[in-house]
Amino acid sequence: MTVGIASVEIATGVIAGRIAAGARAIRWLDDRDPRGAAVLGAIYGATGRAHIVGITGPPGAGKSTLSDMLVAELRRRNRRIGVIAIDPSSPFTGGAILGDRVRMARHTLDPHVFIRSIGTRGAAGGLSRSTHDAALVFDAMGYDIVLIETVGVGQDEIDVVNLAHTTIIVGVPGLGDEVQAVKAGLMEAGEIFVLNKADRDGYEAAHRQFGLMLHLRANARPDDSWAPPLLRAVASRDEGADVIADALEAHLAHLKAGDGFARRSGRRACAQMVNLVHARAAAALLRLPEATRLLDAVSACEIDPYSAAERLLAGSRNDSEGAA
Ligand SMILES: Nc1nc2c(ncn2[C@@H]2O[C@H](COP(=O)(O)OP(=O)(O)O)[C@@H](O)[C@H]2O)c(=O)[nH]1
Ligand SMILES: [Mg+2]
Repeated sequence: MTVGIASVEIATGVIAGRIAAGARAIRWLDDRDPRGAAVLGAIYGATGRAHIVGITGPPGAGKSTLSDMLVAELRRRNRRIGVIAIDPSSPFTGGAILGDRVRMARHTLDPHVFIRSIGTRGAAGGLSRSTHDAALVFDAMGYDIVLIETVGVGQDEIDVVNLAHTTIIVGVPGLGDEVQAVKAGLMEAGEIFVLNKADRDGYEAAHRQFGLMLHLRANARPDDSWAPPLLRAVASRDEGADVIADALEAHLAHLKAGDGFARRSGRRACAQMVNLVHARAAAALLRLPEATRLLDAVSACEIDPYSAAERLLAGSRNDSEGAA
């Protein structure tokens, strides 16, 4: 009962745009507290307006520096911005996080900028789920833009591409084969390409390589109605934010001119439901007494895991047919 009342109170606060309520909702969701799901259900009708922007690229490319200058530029354009920084819990990357906080410090006193870190915590699919949930909370709070900055390693990049309406891919000169450094899948997925550290040697060569890749991509996809721009930035000197902000606005207008915006939001919601069903269904199956018996048999090598999985699934199918 109190759970319900607390959730309603927090949901009301989220929709009113209150920071404390938003922070509480995100924490509940991150902790898998059932009150989090109750809040999401209550605020869902207030979502669907925010422009969700992913920013990804290799570690050290300048994503945090770039996000910081982009937030400043978007504030000049009077947008309210939520930033989700995907925080690896690993001590090896802990230093970078401190750096991110310092870089974002100039926005901490701005009530129209809300910055949250999301822990990666390891679990497969967990990151995309928490990030998605947090983006919904920001959306319901009334932020115009939700900027999601990835760590730039592994699956989190792909997850962010799947979450966002617009993905910014950040590349830098001087990584040897620059384009190799940006994974092929991301080269396919990005809508805005930014070559940062344009003050560095090798910028021209990197620009040619990225340009060639984009040319090949355009040839391979003649039906694409959006031509991804290749933009120049020196984030450490606040150069390039205006053209990136222009490109974001142009891509949003492009999505809204057709059904692209709604389609991407819908795709994200479907992926989230599939995620939840996967997680819940597997957990429910593995709680069955039959699962414990089969796991024991598998660990004793009395039955192979494939047959055991098949038997568990077949058993649950029979049960649900019997119940129907
Ligand atoms: N020379 C140069 N350094 C930059 C530029 N942008 C960022 N940096 C530096 O690159 C380092 C990594 O930046 P950071 O934003 O933490 O990268 P992230 O790991 O992609 O978030 C920092 O020392 C920045 O000051 C740039 O345009 N030019
Ligand atoms: Mg960073």
